[in-house]
Amino acid sequence: MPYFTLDASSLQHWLTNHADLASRLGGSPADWTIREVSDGNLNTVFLVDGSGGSLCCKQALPHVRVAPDWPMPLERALYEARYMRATADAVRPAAPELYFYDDEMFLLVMECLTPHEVLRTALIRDEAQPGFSAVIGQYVARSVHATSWISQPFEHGSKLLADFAGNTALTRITVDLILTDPFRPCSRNPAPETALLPDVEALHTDKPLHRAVSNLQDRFLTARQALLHGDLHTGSIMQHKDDVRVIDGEFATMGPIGFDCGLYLGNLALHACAAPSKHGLIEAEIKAFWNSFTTELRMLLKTGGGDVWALSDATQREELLENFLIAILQDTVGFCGLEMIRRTIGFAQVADYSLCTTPGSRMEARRKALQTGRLLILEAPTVHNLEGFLSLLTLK
Ligand code: SR1
Ligand code: MG
Repeated sequence: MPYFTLDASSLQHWLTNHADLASRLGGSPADWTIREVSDGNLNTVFLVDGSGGSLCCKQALPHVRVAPDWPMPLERALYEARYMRATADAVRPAAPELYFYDDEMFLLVMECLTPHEVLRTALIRDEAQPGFSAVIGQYVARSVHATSWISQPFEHGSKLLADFAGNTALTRITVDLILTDPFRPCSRNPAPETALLPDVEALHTDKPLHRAVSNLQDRFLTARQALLHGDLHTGSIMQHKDDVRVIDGEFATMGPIGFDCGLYLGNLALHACAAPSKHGLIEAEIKAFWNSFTTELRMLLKTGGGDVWALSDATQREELLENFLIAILQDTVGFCGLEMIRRTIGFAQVADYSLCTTPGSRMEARRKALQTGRLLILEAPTVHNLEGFLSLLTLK
């Protein structure tokens, strides 16, 4: 069927023609309820409920959903489907199950996560159940382990490079919105509040900072360590009690492992800037993430399987692993800083700042995020352990 943009009625019709999916819903199509719940910047999402079950249907639009004059290739849905398939066995149950991908409608049909809530929303409402970061740390460790050159023969990595090489439109978004635009005058950046203007302009002319960002640009585009989610922020995670799921892998690309870690932690740190009274919770989550990520990756990488480290004995492998983790941490710190800055002054800002109830507290929160982000980017190469990272964050 040639592509067209679905609405509730045409989706119902499409589902009736897909017997496997219709039988998951059960009952008669006339009794299905279909709600549009689109929340992210790019796609439309529908939740469909029947008497026997529910489905989540996500369709790519030919443009950015929140900016209709910004064209965007439909193929991004394919990369999300490929990412879900490439990581499903390793991360289960921390991601929804993909039931079907329609490569003409650019439509993913997957497990419906109810009564889950988007983690960012839950955090803003102060309803998130603590402990979610341990699941995310494990998720990142498992997904990158399953796709890295250390654990897999190089043919596996070569196939992943080929399968995701075409995801250039979304990688271009990342290169522009995260790694470049916040540090230059750019019409995509919303105009900052007058009081924040000097801070923003200072970032445009900060040569030492630009040098450090250049290094992170190089890491992002050339360090093809493993398959990344590519957009792992608190809006890409859903939670219901201790059931935590990662969604929205359309930005998937081979890249540096610290990119996924840094984006996630950057969003947590931003939340603490916007809600200083929650610094204790956020610091605990950051520690939980790092401890769970490193514990899981250490365990998984004890045994080999890949062409990288193939010659190492157990002792040497431990040393290699510890150095590998420090290098990931340094990338994490840098990308965390980039995420804090771009979510504060770039195209895609975050709702967490709505927690600031006065213009003054909002300004203070945003300035703190910019200053912390800058410090993290500059000091990333000096960080050798979690304590070093936390001391730069100064969440209190
Ligand atoms: C035009 S897309 C803007 C942002 O939304 C996505 O969720 C990614 O974070 C991207 O940078
Ligand atoms: Mg998204």
